[in-house]
Amino acid sequence: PAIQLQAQAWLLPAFACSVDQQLWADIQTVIAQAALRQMQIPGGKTMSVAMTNCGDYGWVSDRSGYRYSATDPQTGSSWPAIPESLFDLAVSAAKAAGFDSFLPDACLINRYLTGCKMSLHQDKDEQDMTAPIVSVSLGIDAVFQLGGFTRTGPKLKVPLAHGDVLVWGGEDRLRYHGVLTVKQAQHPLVGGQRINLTFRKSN
Ligand code: MD3
Ligand code: FE
Repeated sequence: PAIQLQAQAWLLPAFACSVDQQLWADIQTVIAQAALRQMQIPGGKTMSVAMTNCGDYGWVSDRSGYRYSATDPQTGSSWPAIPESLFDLAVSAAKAAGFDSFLPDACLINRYLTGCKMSLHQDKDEQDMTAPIVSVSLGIDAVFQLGGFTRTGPKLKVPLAHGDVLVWGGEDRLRYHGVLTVKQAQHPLVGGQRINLTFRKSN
């Protein structure tokens, strides 16, 4: 049963659980081809979350800024294709939330070890702001923080567990959001880490 968090924000609890072994196997194949790495942000700090991508485009950051790139700056090669298991899951989750024609061209893979967090931010690097964003949580739990359209103001804390899927559309795409520091834990399939997949139409 979908839980409505906002006008156009949906939580699909455990939506990915039935395919988790195939997803995890395919994620590990992607990571073997495009390594997880901690990116720098403008200003020079290094993110605690390690990232890689699959798809036609990948989100990258360095001291000069954020952008979508068709190639992995670390190797100069194209990103691996989005594995069928990941693509099908993203499309079906979007459909379940009422977005019938979502064709993601980018999948960002975020890896949180114990102590990692993602500071409050907006996602506004995509060309097509009418497409939804689909996010899949795997592994150990985290608390997601959902705010408004400015950095200040009240924030909703949403616990995210293995297999949970979030779908964001329309105006709610521009809400500030982040992930609180991840606590040490173990997951039977994924181990002592949290993996988040974020599917987008970037171009
Ligand atoms: C709300 N990732 O990669 S996913 C990100 O869990 C990101 O790794 C977090 O924020 C993570 O940019 C949160 C849930 C999510 C994704 C996109 C959103 C929430 C969102 C876009 C708009 C509003
Ligand atoms: Fe984000």
